[in-house]
Amino acid sequence: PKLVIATHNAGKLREISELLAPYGIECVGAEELDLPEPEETGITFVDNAELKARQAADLSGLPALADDSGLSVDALHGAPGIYSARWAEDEAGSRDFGRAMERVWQGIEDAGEDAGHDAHFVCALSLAWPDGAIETFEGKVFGALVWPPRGDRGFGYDPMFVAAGMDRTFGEIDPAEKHRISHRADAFAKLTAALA
Ligand code: ITT
Repeated sequence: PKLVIATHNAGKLREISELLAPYGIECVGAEELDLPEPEETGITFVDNAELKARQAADLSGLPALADDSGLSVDALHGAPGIYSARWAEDEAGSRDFGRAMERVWQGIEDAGEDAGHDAHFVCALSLAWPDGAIETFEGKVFGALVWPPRGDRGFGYDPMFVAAGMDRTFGEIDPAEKHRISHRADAFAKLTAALA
């Protein structure tokens, strides 16, 4: 069976491929199929994951898996949340996560010491079939943000996130270690349990 991985984000595609590796499913990326990047008009992670999976399944005629995810910061009342990718974009649409992490840290400083550094990542994974069926699972990982960012592994906000009980950032740990605890791995565990 062939599965479309409905993402244009290389970091996500790599992690999803690693998480799917044990299942022997043949995967094809959205870019390989030349699928368009849908406008993310939803107001929740689940909405956006579903619209991306639905569009990819409809256009390809294949089952499609989409991931909508982001960083939710307590001191910022949940921001950047579903806008996590957009916080990294300039007017021309090019992304710089150094800039996005600076924005997050500036917000934390402005909120004051009492607001703390707690944050969590969220991942909604949606699996859509061409016949219209769709299933969605949400995973989370809780932790705290640090400054300055550390490590060059992972992607996005990983260099400033330390999961609860760890002392290294997601930018410093092995991919295998991230897959034991990440929001994406948590959503995957729920998805595979439901499909088993
Ligand atoms: P697609 O919609 O094509 O999948 P995207 O990058 O636009 O790609 P999102 O709208 O879901 O995807 O944006 C999620 C952003 O949240 C992503 O660009 C990262 O910066 C951040 N993010 C999500 N998961 C992350 C992780 O595991 N580590 C670090 N940052 C993460």
